[in-house]
Amino acid sequence: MDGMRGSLIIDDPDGYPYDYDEDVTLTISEWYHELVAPLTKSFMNRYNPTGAEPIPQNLLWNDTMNGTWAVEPGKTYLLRIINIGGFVSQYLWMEDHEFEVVAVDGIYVEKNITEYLYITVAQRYDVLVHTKNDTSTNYAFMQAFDLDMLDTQPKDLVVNATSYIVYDESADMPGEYVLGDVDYLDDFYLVPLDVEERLPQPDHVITIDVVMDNLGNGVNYAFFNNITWTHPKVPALATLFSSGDYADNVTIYGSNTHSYILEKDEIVEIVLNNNDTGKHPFHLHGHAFQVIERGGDYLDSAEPVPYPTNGTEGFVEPKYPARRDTLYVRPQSYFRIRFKANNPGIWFFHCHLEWHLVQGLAMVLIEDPMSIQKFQSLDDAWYENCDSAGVQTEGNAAGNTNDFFDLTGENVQVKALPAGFTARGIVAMVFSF
Ligand SMILES: [Cu+2]
Repeated sequence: MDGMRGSLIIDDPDGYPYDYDEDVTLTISEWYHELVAPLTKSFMNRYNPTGAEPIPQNLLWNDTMNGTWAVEPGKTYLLRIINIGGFVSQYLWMEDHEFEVVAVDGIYVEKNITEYLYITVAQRYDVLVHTKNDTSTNYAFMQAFDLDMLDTQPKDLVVNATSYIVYDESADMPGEYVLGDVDYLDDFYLVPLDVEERLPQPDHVITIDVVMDNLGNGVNYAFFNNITWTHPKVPALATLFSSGDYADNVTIYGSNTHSYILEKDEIVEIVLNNNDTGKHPFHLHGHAFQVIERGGDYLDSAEPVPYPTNGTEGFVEPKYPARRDTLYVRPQSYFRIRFKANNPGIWFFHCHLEWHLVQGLAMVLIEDPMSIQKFQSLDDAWYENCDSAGVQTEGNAAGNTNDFFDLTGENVQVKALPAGFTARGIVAMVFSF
């Protein structure tokens, strides 16, 4: 978020399935006037007991403001849009032009035309843009923050930004538009171009509840079930490669890393219940998953609405589910995603809001560990990096190389608050000093 970022485009060796004249990359993001390190200090702090995320000052378009996109008339552009920000989702809109969505997160989809895009951090959208034949006018390219994601709206916050689709440099630039509540494309209904059918019923269901809460130090953390991800003393991959036959025993990866072992080729479904009133874009490494179901917005509900044990009444699972690797869940709602464990590796599943990752909203999927040991390896550079950082590369999560089942000394989360203590209580305590 401090700026060490960019775009990486991987060309399809089989060529792009849709015709276009020229491709252009557009990054969108937000900008903080302060660096992440000091922001994190005040964020992960008992004086911020509600876990209010730091709010950026501005939004960026190709890392600038009021950017220009010089276009030629009568052409089809492939615009690769990447939200490289760390926190706030954005709405995009072009004056008098349309987005023709052709891929999400690297998965080609059947064409969908929309006026508005909603893009969370880490999501990518490929769209075709057809330019006009007339070159007399320039048009606005608007972006706007999803203000629902911000706890407050500080005075210095820029919420709308205008960039320009330029047909004629000497013509006037358009004015600013304000994006209100817009009807954006719902990615749930996107059909992959390869029309891959819905995977069969899962062999392995992982149900996780998203909770934001305070621990005994008064700091606000994020949890899947009761675990806030806490980094192990030994990286999971190093534990795997140093553990021989124990590699498929989840214990060795630590009690606070929220690890699961996935068996080769099993069908895995993650049921995620969001007990929080915010939206969260969840990201899985190693797979583009099928989006089986996503519940509606229950922000106004007195209680969160978890995925019903008997299934959602009247809901029919899509025959050709959308596939992507970053999916938002709505407030106090749920989603279900499915994939086949056919890509051996240790994969993080986490909220892609960087602040929530700092708060521990992550878990680890150890997929087919014996195949990782057999067919993969870590190179010297990997070990050298760990050495330079003083990170141990052998042993279980606690760094124990003799007994892989003895986790004495492992990193664990802060102890819970005494019973009866609430975040509100902490606020009272803090402000009574
Ligand atoms: Cu989150």
